Amino acid sequence: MSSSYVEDPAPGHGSLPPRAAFSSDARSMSLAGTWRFNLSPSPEAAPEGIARDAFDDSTWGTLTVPGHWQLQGHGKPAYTNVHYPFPVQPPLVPSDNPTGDHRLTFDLPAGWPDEPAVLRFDGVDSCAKVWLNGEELGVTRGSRLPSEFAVGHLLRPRANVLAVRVHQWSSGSYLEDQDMWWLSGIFREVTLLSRPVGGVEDYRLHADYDHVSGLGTLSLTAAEGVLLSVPELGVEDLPAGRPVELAVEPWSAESPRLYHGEVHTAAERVPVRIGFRTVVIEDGLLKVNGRRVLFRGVNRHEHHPRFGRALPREFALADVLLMKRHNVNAVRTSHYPPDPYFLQLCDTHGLWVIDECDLETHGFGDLGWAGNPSDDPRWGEAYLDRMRRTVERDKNHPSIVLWSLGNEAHTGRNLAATAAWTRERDPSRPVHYEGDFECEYVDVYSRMYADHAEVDRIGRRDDPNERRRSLPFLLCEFAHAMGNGPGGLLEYRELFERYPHAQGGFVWEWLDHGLARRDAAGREYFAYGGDFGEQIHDGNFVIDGLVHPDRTPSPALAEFAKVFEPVRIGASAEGVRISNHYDVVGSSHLVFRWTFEDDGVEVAAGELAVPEVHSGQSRDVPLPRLPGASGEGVLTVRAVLAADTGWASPGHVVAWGQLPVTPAADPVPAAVGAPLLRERGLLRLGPGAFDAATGRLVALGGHRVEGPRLDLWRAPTDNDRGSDDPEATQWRAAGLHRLQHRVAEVDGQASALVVRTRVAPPGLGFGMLTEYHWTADGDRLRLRVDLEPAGEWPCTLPRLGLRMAVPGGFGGVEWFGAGPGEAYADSRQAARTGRFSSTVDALQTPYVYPQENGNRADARWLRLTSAGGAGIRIEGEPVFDFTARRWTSEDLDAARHTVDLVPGELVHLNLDLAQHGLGTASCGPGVLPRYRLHAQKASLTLTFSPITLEGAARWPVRPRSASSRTRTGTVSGTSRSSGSACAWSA
Ligand code: IPT
Repeated sequence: MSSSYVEDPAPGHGSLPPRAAFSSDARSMSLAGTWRFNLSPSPEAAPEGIARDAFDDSTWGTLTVPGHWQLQGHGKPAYTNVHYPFPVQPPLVPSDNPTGDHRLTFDLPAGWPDEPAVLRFDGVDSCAKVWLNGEELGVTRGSRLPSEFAVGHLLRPRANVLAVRVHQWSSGSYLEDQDMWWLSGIFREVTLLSRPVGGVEDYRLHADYDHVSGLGTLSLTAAEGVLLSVPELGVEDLPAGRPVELAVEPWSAESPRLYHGEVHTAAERVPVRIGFRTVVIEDGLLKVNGRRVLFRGVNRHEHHPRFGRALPREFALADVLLMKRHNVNAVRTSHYPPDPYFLQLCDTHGLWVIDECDLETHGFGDLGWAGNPSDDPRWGEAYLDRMRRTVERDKNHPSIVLWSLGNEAHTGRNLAATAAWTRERDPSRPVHYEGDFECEYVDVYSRMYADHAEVDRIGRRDDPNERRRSLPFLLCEFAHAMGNGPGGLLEYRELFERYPHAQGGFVWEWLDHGLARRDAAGREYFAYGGDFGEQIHDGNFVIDGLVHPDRTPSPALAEFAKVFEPVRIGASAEGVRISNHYDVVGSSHLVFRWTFEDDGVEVAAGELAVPEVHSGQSRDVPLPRLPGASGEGVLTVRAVLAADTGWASPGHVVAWGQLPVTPAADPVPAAVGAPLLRERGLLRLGPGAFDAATGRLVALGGHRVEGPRLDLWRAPTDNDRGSDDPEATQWRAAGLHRLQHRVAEVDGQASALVVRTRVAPPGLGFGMLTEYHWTADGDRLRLRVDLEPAGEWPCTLPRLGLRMAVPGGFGGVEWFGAGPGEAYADSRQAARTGRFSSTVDALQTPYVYPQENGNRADARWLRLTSAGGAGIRIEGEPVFDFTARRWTSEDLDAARHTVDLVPGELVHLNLDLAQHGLGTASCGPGVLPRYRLHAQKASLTLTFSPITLEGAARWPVRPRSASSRTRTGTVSGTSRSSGSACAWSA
């Protein structure tokens, strides 16, 4: 059998013209299940005659279809972002081209009609030849697109033999260089569909909405004899080509009103769901139903840690529910049309969708785009074919508001021709493609990873290109969510709100594409590029999502939900200000609940009466009657769903804000007065015992500790390791990971201990003069650390604070501060002020590639206790940040997978003044200037106390003074805290 079709740049052949994806009352049969499977190293090595009935496949293995063979024990997954994993010689592919033969023998179910039938493949990666009962049907290409073959004449009641030969590489691979795992096989549904004579071949629903008249216009495009009925609208048997005007409720992502109907003939009935909406570009704005929309979007790949892109339906639903619950309102289907079921969910639950064609030729960028298919006429038909199959399949989804030609394929005539075809075929949706930088053939200006300053320029229409200046702008990718980050999301939102035509963006990306594996001890972890022995790969660049591979939300998703909350709640002169940031709906679906906390303890709660606030408007309502507070009094107002929405239950929190009502009490009076006592090699001060030679605290109460010392290091994040001049590289060059502590003086005074040190890296001349100033009373030990840089510090600092270690038994954690999740200077909107309890283990964020994580901000106090209740308490003056881990920063730095982190004997604490921000330098801008941490003169004061069992009952008693104290750093949920600088007393 010749395999020359594999390298043909033309589209596949033998299939039927593309049409809308739909199911009907016609019979159908899923062919999903266990198939026979055999993998050969090349097309030539593949067995002869697999299409024949008599072919003996009894020696073959089996494979679950849909599925990828690499995830079922045949061959291995491989990850590259940009590079092709084979020599670039288009359209030729390696002769070592793994070829998977699939065979299925099936009977027709009883009563299967003797009528035409179609065999549909929803996705085969990358190219397949298909035979039924010995007859060749054709060749598929376009992995994430459907192919249908007419098979009615070939079917028999029993023992039909379907044979599919799938090649890992084909000419199509050149067009499918998306940043994801290379995974092959029949990975989406295979269905046999009876096609009744006189049935519905294809149809197009037009459901426009005129926001001025409030009328919808409904019409059908279909073959003669096909009718549309929508009983709810009184539409009965509407023939094609006869528009009707009707009073309707429009569809939007916020109010996804669908009308149920039927497209039908005498022979077939197709259930349809109609959403009325009109997308236009007007006055440089993209509007739906007359209103500017703001995309608070994500890029979504289809991925599952065990099934790859063969994503079971429940995970598509899980994605949509998680998105809706985290205030995501838009999805770009990067970088291919998703399984059609996902779009049904977007229609149902309400998400704006950019539906993107299965196209990316990024690897040609490495060749300066020489030979790029986008401008090579040999590939013209393939480009058009892919876009046609995208648009025809998905044209009836109200959720789709833009078509996208593909991703990272540079520019060229084939893209321009594809855009022209698309616009003509469907004038009702604008065309998107980021690679058309001059905007010659697209309808919106799209960029990826533009930094804040550039978005600001675009917002100001400061652009020499007149065409670009006139278009709506969106960021098809931004806020690269790799590892710990993104930082700077809030500042993007501010730009989207400042400039009407800056219509939001799509975070890169939704999900970490980790693959589940187990280590020798049987512990599960997630693998990334290089873990399968790939020769070339891009490591953990595939781990860059807002949710972890198992779909647990990462802290970044909480941040997204808070930053893009559609209602904003804050303080006003009148009391509480409620601002509606929805594009369309009012606030009547929400209930406003408040709680009042005194030093983090709830003392009152109620419901706030809020009259309806319309989209784009604000209203002030008076504060509820609040009781007095003996400590820090904080009012929290939450906007929660009043009723079930289908994507969340009543009570789900959509938005929240905090208002500081009563300032914090004065700090605990300084612990002073206890005398310094000397004892063989030790100095004793209050509850503390110090090494007399080094001045380091070695015990607190009865607990052995490794006392606090200056520490600047953090295990670099992916963002620290990103950019051309990575921060992490500069930090390492500056030796910040191996500082030495030279003790200059241990100065024991009558009732104080002063330890003077110089902390500096080996081989370099700069350092940090660090003075530890200890005092105590009977129970508490107070430390003031004064820092002063000496010499020229060459780079920013990862952190500025102390590290210490306490017994491993102190695994319970409680604090009053920001929480419950991790927070960093430029990613801390999701953290609210409150009292939180957790465990050391639960404070860790299990980033697939281990790195700095778990920082809790603005702690007023922190307690670490054992199950028995003994432990330590640390108080800030006024606040500090902390992490608590069962391993050191160095261990975290050295780890490559989560299973490399092995709990040790101690709990390691970082107690910080500040950390450097996160930024998004792994792909995009670094840390904004205001969140960068520099060496500077500073001081940090903390009070340490041992907790004994009877002592535990004595806390927290803090006398309250009449004088109020202004805290550094605001605690309001709506205004930004002053970031890394907030905890400084410089
Ligand atoms: C951009 C790609 O479009 C996307 O698929 C992904 O690879 C992302 O980068 C990084 O994770 S392209 C890049 C040149 C900005």
